[in-house]
Amino acid sequence: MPDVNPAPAIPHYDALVIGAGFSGLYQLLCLRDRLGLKVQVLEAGEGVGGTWYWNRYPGARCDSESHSYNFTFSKELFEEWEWSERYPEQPEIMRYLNHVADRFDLKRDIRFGTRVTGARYDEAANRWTVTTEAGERFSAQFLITAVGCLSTANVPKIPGLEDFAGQWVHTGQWPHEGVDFTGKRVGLIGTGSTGIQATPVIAAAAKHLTVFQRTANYSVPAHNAPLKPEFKQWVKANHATLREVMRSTPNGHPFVIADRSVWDVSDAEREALYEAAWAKGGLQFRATFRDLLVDKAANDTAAAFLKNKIREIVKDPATAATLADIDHPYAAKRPPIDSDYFDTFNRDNVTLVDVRAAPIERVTPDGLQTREASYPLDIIVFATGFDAMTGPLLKLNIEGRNGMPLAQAWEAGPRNYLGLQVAGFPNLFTITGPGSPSVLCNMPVAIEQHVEWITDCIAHLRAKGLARIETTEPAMAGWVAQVNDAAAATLLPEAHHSWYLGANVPGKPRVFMPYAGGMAHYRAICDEVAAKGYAGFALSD
Ligand code: N01
Repeated sequence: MPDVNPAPAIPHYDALVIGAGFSGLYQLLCLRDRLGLKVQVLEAGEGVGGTWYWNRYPGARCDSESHSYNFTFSKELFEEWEWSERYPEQPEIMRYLNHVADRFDLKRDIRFGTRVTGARYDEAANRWTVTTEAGERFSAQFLITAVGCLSTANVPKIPGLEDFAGQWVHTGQWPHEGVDFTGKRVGLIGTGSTGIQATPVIAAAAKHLTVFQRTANYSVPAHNAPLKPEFKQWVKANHATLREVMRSTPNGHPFVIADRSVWDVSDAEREALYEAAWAKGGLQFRATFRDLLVDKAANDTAAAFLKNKIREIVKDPATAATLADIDHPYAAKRPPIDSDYFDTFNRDNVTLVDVRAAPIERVTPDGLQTREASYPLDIIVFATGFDAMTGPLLKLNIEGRNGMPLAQAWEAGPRNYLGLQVAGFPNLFTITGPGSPSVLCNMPVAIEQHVEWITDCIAHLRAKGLARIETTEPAMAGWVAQVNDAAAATLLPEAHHSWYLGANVPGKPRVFMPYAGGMAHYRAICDEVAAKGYAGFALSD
């Protein structure tokens, strides 16, 4: 007799993709339209955009130049889209991603408002079953995470926050209705890329802004401006060239690192080159010399130039000294670019507080208290960053073969092969996972490479009649060593408090997470692995 209350059938797909930002959108397009797979995307937000859907804080803008911050896989898409400014602002990036989703009819295969809370691999069925916050379940042969690297907000556990009488917000979970700073005393904690972008905009709106700085930071002007029609035309006419440059440079940006050492030029020539780079602005400052990130003495010359700029711009000598008291090499932490950040400290309504010298002790009902003073506040803005790279993956509660939690497999830090796969987790792919260039690269370039590699890999399996791919322990051990070696060859690990190392989250293992060997080199490694029949992976039916 049939069961009168049969368990609802779990919808089954060839592939489930978690996240509908740049990576999820392109992965859906590739698997559905190029391979003909049945694909479902699950997205926590109510729209596409990923990181950009959540990061709506004032001043949110990308630090990749707009003509490089887009997909390049479609010449038509590239040529029909027109950015308005040198650096795209968050609302314009949202318009772009919605345009992509609509142009390729992607939204019909995305379930919005669907937060994944668990994923479990069933060995016998060779299936992943994914659970959502609402208790729904989905299953698929392949599970692909497209959750981004910087999507898990890090709100420091400061005692007393629950008793704060005012409003507090984290920049990465910004209220969609916005925050009204008019007439308000605002405290902003954090001086990374986000705090540096938000400070001038909040200062212009608030009654008073107090910036709480723990680690002083370099910043180079963005010199953002509307794009000239001639430049837009040039971009449209140069799709192939730009794509080629971005795919061949170590960081996926559309500029080439100068082939000269800091020591090839005289002191005066060096200063002139730094001045020219400062006047041009943006991340290209890093490209002034080839040895800035590998030779500490070379880096010191850039650091000295940038610290001098701070002292020139900021009128109050004590404030300037605190802002210029930077303890790490230039670009060893992700280098911010800004619009009037340092100049903002010349405003009468802005105060800088050094919380390295006098740490924050607690939040009180009416503000923040450091070891030395109390600061009455109406609004606290946490620009305190993210549980980067591993955070978004671990939050999914992924369990591989025999119920092994990913959190346990990564107890001592992330271990995987090529940043793409973890042994014990068959048919799971992590787009821009730790161990891949990801955040050290212009993200759309890193994303296109990963998505295309995963697509080709699944196509290969299908063509060979194979059902499963899983990396091996030895392949992972070799790759982890390569990731460590690549980082050790640079100055990047010298920024001890960097989120690249997980140092911003108390208790997180200190492991240098992104692959620092350069995007072009990484692409060649991945291509070679594929050409050798997916060396380092076990393929089976
Ligand atoms: O975060 P961060 P972010 N008490 O981790 C401080 C990308 N992004 O959101 O260095 C006091 O860099 C912390 O101090 P310290 C980009 O890749 C891109 O700014 O840990 N302070 C630091 O100053 C970027 O790198 C764009 O000592 C505390 C700050 O908070 C990444 O996102 C724009 C604290 C956090 O800086 C993350 O940037 C924005 C505490 N308890 C972001 N805890 C563009 O494309 C943390 N801090 C332009």
